[in-house]
Amino acid sequence: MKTRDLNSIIDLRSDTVTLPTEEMLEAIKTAELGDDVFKEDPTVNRLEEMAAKKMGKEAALLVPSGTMANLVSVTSNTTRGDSAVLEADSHIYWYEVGGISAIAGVLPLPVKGEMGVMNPKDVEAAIRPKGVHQPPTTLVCLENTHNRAGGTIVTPSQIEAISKVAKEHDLNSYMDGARIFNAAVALKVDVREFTRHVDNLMFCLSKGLSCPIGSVIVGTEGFIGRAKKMRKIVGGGMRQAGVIAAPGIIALEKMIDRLEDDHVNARLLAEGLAGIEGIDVDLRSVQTNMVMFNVKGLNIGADFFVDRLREQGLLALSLGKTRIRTVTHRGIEKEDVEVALAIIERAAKEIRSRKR
Ligand code: TLP
Repeated sequence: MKTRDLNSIIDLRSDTVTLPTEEMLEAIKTAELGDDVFKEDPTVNRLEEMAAKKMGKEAALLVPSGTMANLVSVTSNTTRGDSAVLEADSHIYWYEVGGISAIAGVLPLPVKGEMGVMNPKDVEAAIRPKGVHQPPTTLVCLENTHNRAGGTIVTPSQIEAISKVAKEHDLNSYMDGARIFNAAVALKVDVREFTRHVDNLMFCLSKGLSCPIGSVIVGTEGFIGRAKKMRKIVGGGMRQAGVIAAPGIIALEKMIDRLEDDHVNARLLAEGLAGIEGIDVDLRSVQTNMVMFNVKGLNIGADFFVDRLREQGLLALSLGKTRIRTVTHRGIEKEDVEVALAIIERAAKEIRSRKR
C-alpha cells in the first residue's frame, strides 16, 4: 500500500482533537478579564449564567476538564464513605483513575446497562440496604451520551424512570453529560428535556463544541457552592479564566446545531464499515458521532489494525482486544469519511488475503 501524505492525516480518535475556530481565538484575545477566584471575571460570569439558563438550572461553575467536573460533582453530591450507583462501562468508572474512590471516598456500585442505559430495576437492586454494615447509597450517576457504549443516548423518559427510583430512595441524581448536546441534537429536542430529571450535571465545551479547554457543572445554588469549594480543593480555582470562557460562549451560541453534521458523517462511516468483510458494526448503537467496530472477524487484534490504519494516515482508537472507536467531529467532512472507509477497506482486504 502507498503511504498517505502525513499532512492529510484523518484523525478519528476523538472529538477532543477539535481545534478552536478563528472566532474563538479572536474572542480569547479580546475577552474582558478579571480574577475569577474573586468572582470578578465578567466573561466567566457570563458563560456560567448562560450555561445555567440553557440547562434550566439555578447556577453553573466552569472547571478545566470533564474529569474534574465529574470528581467535583460526585464529591459535592456525597459524603466520604457513601456509595454511588453508576453504569459499569461509564467514564467515571473506567477512565478517571478511580478518583471516585481515591479522592471522593465513594464506593462505586456498577450496574451493567443495555447500550449504556441502566434498567431502573437494576439501579434499585444495587442500592445498599440501610444498616450498620453498609455504605449509604446517596447518588446515582448517568452518562449521556454514553462513551464506551458508542455514543448512545439515554432518552428523557429513561432518565425520568431512573430519577424516579433515585427520588424514592432519597439519592441525588447526576449526569455526566460530556456530550449531552449530541443527544439533544440527535433527538431534536431541547437539552432541558434531558436535564430536568437530574439534580445536577456537567457538559464539556472541549469535545464536539470545539473549545480548547473547559467543562461546566450546573445545579442548584447550594450544590454549586459546594462544588466551588471542592474545585478549589483539587486545585481548579482559576484566575483570568475568561480566556477559557470566551470560546465557551461562542460554543453555546454557535456550535451546537452543527453537531448534526457529525452525526450524518458517523452514520455514513458506520454504513460503509458494515459492508466490509471481517468488520462488525452494530448499527443500532450508532446514534450520534461515534462508531465502534470490531475486527474479530479478521482474526487480528485492535492494536494491530489501528497500527495499519495509522501507517495510511488514519487515526482511530483501540479499545481493547478487538474493538476500535472512531469519532466524527468538526474538521471531518464527508470526503474524509470516504477516504477513511477506503483505507479501512484496503487494510482489511490485505489482512484477509495474507491469511488465505
Ligand atoms: N473522554 C475522552 C477519553 O477520556 C476517553 C474521549 O476521547 O472520549 N465523560 C465522558 C463521557 C468523556 O467521554 C470524557 C472524555 C470525560 C468525561 C472526561 O473529559 P476530559 O477529557 O475533559 O477530562
